[in-house]
Amino acid sequence: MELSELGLDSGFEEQASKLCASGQCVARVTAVDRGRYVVRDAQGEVPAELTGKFLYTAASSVDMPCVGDWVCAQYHDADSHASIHDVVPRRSFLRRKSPGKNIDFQMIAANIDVAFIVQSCHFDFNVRRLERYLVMVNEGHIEPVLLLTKTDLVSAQELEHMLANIRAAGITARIITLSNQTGEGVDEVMALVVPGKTYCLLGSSGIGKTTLINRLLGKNELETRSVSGTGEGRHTTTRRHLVTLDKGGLLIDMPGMRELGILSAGEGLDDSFADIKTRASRCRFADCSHNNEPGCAIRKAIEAGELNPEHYQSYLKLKAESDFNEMSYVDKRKKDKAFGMMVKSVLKHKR
Ligand SMILES: Nc1nc2c(ncn2[C@@H]2O[C@H](COP(=O)(O)OP(=O)(O)OP(=O)(O)O)[C@@H](O)[C@H]2O)c(=O)[nH]1
Ligand SMILES: [Mg+2]
Ligand SMILES: [Zn+2]
Repeated sequence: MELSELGLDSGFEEQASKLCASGQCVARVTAVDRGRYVVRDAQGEVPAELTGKFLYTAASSVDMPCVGDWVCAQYHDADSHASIHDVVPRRSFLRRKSPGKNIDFQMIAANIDVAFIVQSCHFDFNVRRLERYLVMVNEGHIEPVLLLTKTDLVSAQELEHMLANIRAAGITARIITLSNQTGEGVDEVMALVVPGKTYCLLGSSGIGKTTLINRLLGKNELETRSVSGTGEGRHTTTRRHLVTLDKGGLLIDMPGMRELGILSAGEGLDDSFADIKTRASRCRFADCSHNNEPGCAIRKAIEAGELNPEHYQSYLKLKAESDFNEMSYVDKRKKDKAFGMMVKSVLKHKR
């Protein structure tokens, strides 16, 4: 694959040629997980790490490479891995405020042309949350396109109502409605994807971001959540990853919103899930986990068909997101072990 197909244009090329010392070449960061990277060049992907010098001179966390960055890479040991010396200035970015009191930002992704802000029509739809995403995307100089997924699960009237709500909020961005189930609307997304341009998918967990990417790829390359009755807000995609389409075009898959830290505890949950809160208050035990305790009002309501199990799962999922934001660094760290395994599989398959 040519570097131009990976998104390198003359502007980036010129900046990279100024920045990269001899022995270094430009490569694109395709995956990141705290401190560990995967970079891609014309030959393929390899694991990479930052040089000590880079770490020493980086002034703040926004200087750290993120998915989509162009970097000066030096390849070692028969090109089996690389070290990252520098980051080419970003043209656009997605960032979030770091947890804590300090006004510090974390980079989520860089050099993105279009952000698909994704919401599911089914229990995920929330205009205020759309607005927050739009703020973030606009701030990063990225063009937004709204995608409403799972249209197969709502009526035409419900869908019309959601579209009207978006327009009533003064949102003028392009909207595509689609179903990964029926395929309706997927071609419209495909038509927007242009070779050499970079796209990312933003939104909550479980709304079909990865399913859509697999559809666009034409194969089940990335893991999606299996359809199941249980589950407790598990996030299927756990790290950001840039993949390439056959027809050209680069897509960054992202984990659900907890990673973005947009949802703070309680916010949005109380509004959208008032019915669940009310029911839970009727459980026999105040700390009921709604798993197997006697006298559980939530399970009773689901069994009686009064509470939609998907609605309840959607609640659990969002709750897990907001809880994650309260989690300690050590706990978050434990969730990262899987990354090492991915790096190994990249080594095995891609080169
Ligand atoms: N009915 C219906 N189900 C869908 C649609 N799109 C995705 N799904 C299902 O929704 C579930 C979640 O899909 P994913 O693609 O894993 O969701 P995601 O947004 O990538 O979730 P995270 O990786 O956790 O952020 C899967 O069981 C999909 O089969 C759709 O358009 N209609
Ligand atoms: Mg996913
Ligand atoms: Zn209960």
